[in-house]
Amino acid sequence: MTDAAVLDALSAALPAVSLAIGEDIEPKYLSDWSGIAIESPLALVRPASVEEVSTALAICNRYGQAVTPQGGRTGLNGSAAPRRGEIVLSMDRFTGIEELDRTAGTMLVRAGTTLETIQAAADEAGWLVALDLGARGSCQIGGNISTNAGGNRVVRYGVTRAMVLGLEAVLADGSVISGLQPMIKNNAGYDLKQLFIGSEGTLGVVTRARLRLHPRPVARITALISADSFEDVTTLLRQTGAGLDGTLSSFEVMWQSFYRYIAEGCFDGKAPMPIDRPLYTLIETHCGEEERGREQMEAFLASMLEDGVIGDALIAQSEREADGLWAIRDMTGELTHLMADHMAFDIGVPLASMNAFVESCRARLATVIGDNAQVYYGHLGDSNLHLNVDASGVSVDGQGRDAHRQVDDAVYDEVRRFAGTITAEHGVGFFKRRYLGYCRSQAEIATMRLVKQALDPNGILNPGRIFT
Ligand code: LAC
Ligand code: ZN
Repeated sequence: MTDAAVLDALSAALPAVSLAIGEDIEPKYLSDWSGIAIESPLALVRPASVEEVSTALAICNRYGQAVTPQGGRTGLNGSAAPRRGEIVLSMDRFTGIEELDRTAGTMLVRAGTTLETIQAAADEAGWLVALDLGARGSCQIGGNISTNAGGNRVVRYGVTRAMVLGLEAVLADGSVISGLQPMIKNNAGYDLKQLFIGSEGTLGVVTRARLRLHPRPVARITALISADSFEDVTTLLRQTGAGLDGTLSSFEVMWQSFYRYIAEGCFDGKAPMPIDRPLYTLIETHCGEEERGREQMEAFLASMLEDGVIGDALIAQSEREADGLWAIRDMTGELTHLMADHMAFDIGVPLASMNAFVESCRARLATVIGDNAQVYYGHLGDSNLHLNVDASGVSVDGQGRDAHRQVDDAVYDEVRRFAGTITAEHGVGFFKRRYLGYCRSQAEIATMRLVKQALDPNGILNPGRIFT
């Protein structure tokens, strides 16, 4: 029996590895934040070194055993949730910061370390980890890298890819590709690390990374702004270049649907600003001096008010107030619980057509879900739009499509019509693989498959994710 053989081989070769089999696996390892239906994986392996990852993968490869690499399980596309018969490879025992170079501003970290731990260590050393997102306390850097996470500061610092200087990953056959060099520029042949960034654990398992840090800003100035039209919001974004002198670090937009839903669902209807305008924008700057930064923000928003670009503005006067302004935006993880049958989207649409997209998508979805909630928000500075939908109560249609399939079909068809992307930051995983061809050409997909075939010929790494 192959299952028994692979388990025997693993426990013989890795006596020190934490191995749980079948029903002995702790439930938390069985799903991710998407709430995807739980299946029964064969086993859970928790290596605590690169060598152990390598040995585990070499054995699985020999037996053709499917493996689900797993980080902090905060993803929303179903990628990190093991499917029936798979072996979960959790990186949660391989944690810690191995080096922090205060002079160069670089850090060598292990894949299982949480983002928050890394942020705190950099902060203490006077540096900034550019990446930030609501799941910071649970998500692991290895998962952030595998999914090329975006988050709240991309408009200033770029996506995760931009902060990875060097990477170590283990291939399906157990070979270790170690490229942990700390230099910003290196054009010596192919940049192999890029293969593992954003490929959702399908090409290799990220084990360690050398991260580029940024000089820590002295202050952040946060403001919540309401507006009457989407066009005004895009004017505001454009004007930040001159008005805020390049210090903008976040530009998050919430449509009233989202702002109201979270305020009512999580804060008893209380919101920092009255719920009476169509759009709310949270902006933040990273600046070198608090008073000057605040004056600049005040002057900028005053001029925007005067020009009629914005409705109202609230500038945080303290760190606590800043956290208060972020509170509604940071509650997105709660949507999973607030909605009876929750679905999350992280599409990208070119900014010029985003408003038309929202209107069109809203009308189209209403024909599927009726009055159920559909809430829109996103990292607008990055053309990244989030949409969360409550699909409860929708029955199977005449073509036999269940509720989720009907909602997916509607949303992704709109994405295709507007020449957007089906995923701007969360990745394809299970849920979006059917729609990959809506935003990638056949030639692109064929090339992706070639790369997959070359690196993982037995198809053991996260099978069925990204491609059908
Ligand atoms: C956010 C997650 C859902 O932006 O990507 O809150
Ligand atoms: Zn997001």
